Amino acid sequence: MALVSRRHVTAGLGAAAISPFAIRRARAAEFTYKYANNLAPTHPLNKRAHEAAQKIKDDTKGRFELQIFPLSQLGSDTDTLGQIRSGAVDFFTLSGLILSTLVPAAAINGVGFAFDGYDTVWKAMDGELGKYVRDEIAKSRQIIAFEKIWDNGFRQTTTSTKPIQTPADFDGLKIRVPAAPLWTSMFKAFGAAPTTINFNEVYSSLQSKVVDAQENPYAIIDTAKLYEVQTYCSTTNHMWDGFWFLANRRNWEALPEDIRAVITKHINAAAVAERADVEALDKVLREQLIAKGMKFNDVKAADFRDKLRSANFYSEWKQKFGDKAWSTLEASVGKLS
Ligand code: X2X
Repeated sequence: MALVSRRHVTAGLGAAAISPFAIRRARAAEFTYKYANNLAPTHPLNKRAHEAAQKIKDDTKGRFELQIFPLSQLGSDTDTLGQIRSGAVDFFTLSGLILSTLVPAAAINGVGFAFDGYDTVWKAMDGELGKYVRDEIAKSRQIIAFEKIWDNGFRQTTTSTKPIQTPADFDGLKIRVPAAPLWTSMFKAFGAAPTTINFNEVYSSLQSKVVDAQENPYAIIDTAKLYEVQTYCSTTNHMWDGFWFLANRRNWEALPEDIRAVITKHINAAAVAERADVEALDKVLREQLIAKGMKFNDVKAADFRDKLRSANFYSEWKQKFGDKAWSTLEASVGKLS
């Protein structure tokens, strides 16, 4: 458990238990906190989190240890959202769209084709829009979000059956979407048949053909090896998605202030470094995925956006999000509906 310090555990063993193992434990961190995420260890998010964990350990002189659990080792995103709320998990990086089942406003960045590129994304998410969402997250009272959102990326559509060239190619497509109402709504508006599946089951669902398609950024298609079970990649760029670095509020506030300051500094810096990594990968992964056998095609984004418009996707979600959220989004990205 996060709040039981290892010192206490060791003390309980008594003098008779002193062994090389016990001595090692005695020197272990005063605070050991768990950080869960759904990505592969090779994804930049995990690489940068590991670096941050080391720096935090150094700067706290070993008092704080961040234990990282990649690959949904502690449970699916849906399960882990429950655990971060209760405090069974201390930190969790989660898509704002999935978080929206608890904090509706957190899905706002997922509105179809809202962002035309990374400049607009970071201006919005490091500016008013991000602040609005973080304030809404804080209102949950159970969790808080660190200031810098981590990059997931611009999402592309992959299939095992045929390329998506026009919106009509989505008709009836059995596509996996993450567990979030905005995702289901958007792919229904495209005319597809979306199925909600947590990320830890995506590879096997594609492999066993429970679904024929999924959508994710290049960095995930590569590090989760989705190219092994998908053939076509259509660069629909339909959504920008990011991971909020969440903390359980009670466990966070139980830490001494100086330790919190060190963690905050290194986690936010790691987010900024990870953004650059993902953007750099976007430039090289297309060629690498082609070399691994994927077939790429580009689409006319305007046609897909029109399809969402004519299905009333924008008017429906404007109403759901409310005027405050919608106008904060439009202040960053321009008029949407
Ligand atoms: O579940 C997904 O597709 C992923 C990994 O992109 C998210 O966490 C939203």
